[in-house]
Amino acid sequence: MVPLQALIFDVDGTLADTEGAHLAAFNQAFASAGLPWRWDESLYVRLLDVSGGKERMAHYLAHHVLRSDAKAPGDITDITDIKPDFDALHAIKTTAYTQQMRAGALALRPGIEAILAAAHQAGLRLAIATTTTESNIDALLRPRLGPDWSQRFEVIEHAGTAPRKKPDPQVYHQTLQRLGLAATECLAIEDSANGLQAARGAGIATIITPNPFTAHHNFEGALRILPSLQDTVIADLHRWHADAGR
Ligand code: XBP
Ligand code: MG
Repeated sequence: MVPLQALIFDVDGTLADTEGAHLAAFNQAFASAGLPWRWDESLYVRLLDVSGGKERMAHYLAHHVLRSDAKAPGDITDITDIKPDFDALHAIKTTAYTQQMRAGALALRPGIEAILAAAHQAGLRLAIATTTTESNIDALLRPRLGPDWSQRFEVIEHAGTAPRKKPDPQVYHQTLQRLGLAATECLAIEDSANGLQAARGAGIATIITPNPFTAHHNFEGALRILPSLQDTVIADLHRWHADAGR
């Protein structure tokens, strides 16, 4: 039996229900760039199948805008010349998102703060493996966990360090490497099918806490599917981890 050494947390949808705020920030960026794009929640739920904000916008352009049948009847706009500068657009989106997060309205998901504190107390090592942009993590966690939040996490991997986005396992491989641990010594906590696939792709047993944007995802292969970590204690994590090793 390999003892549990570390917990690796996803960010968006896992530490907090952030996708609604990401959606608002995308739409703010489109408006300020003068782009006739507006994403509603049902479309965004589908677009979330593509990890990464820039990748999601490029996917939208290719599959929802440039497709000729996507045009409204009589719409004579020559869509072929819509080539947004995705880097610039994503920078506007990230500013809009971080402003929302720094305003502090959004709470961490139930049980997250308690499990982080209990894990630290129990000597479990903590890491973050996310697809999102680095500045988004600070904007989310600084107002909620304090200015020294990053000291709680030994390793923080994000879009800047792992450009191949989930479901590619790169971000988890790199997290394991920097922790110096085997996949079997860790548990991952995720909210989405892409996240589950990425963690499983690196061989890590994964606990899923779905949210309204991901509840319909296929979570086959998950170690546990829980509504949240609210009722989870460290002993549960050790037990489930031991089960995974059997
Ligand atoms: C989820 C994502 C992110 C966010 C948007 O990240 O796919 O891309 O939706 O953030 P996580 P960016 O792995 O934490 O669930 O616009 O910064 O990409
Ligand atoms: Mg997520």
